[in-house]
Amino acid sequence: METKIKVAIQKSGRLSEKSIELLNECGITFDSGKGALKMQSSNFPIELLLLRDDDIPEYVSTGVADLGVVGQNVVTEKDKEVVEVRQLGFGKCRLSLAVSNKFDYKSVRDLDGLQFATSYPVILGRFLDREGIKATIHKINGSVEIAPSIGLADAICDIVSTGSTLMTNGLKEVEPIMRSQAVLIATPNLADEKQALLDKLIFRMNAVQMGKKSKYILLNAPNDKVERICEI
Ligand code: PRT
Ligand code: ZN
Repeated sequence: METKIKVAIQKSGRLSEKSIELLNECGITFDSGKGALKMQSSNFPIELLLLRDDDIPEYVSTGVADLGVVGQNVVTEKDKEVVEVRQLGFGKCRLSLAVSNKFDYKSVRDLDGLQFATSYPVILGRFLDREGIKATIHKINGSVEIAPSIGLADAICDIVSTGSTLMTNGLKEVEPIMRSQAVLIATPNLADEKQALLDKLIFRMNAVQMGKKSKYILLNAPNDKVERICEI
């Protein structure tokens, strides 16, 4: 049977479309329609597994999937044994600490003794340890930004992109603690045949990236001006 590389991507969410787009740009098209949990391609030996993003590091570390596309924030939080192959340039965001607008925040020392709500207890815990701050962490799985207004916490640690969700909830960003973007991860010790497929994928991704950096320009110009035009 032909060896296929299994790639775990987010089923539905911020990274889903871009993950498929990235593979399409590499010339790989998929046969299954919307709603499928697995997708096959007829022009590359690949199988897509569509999953919750939180599960992707574990699937990749155990080898159920060979590769995964997921946010660095999730990879760091889950702390599984995976190889980060490359950054993918989309899904850019930061993980930040935020407090109420009314909080007179001057430095990290002001975080001492606070109650935090977050979906990222591992990353937050490491940050607080590094800074020598003692605080309580409540793990919640969503709508973290409302925690301070309902009295569940004094501060939050959550993903920020434009900052508009914080603003809407009367919060201000006080410490960015991690920058993140989507990354391609791989299971450690890929079998040779699968490594060869990964190399092929990386080659195509590099070509796509190079193509994005350069522009294809078609123009009529006198021969004696070509050198001058190239200088521009
Ligand atoms: O269902 P599943 O578990 O798969 O998805 P999910 O709901 O856990 O994740 P999803 O789709 O929201 O995000 C997937 C990944 O996208 C994250 O892990 C990040 O790596 C990346 N990403 C990029 C973001 C954002 N930008 C983002 N803005 N993830 C979340 N947000 C949320 C944030 O949680 C907050 O509620 O957007 C809000 C803040 O946005 P701004 O623009 O108002 O600051
Ligand atoms: Zn998730």
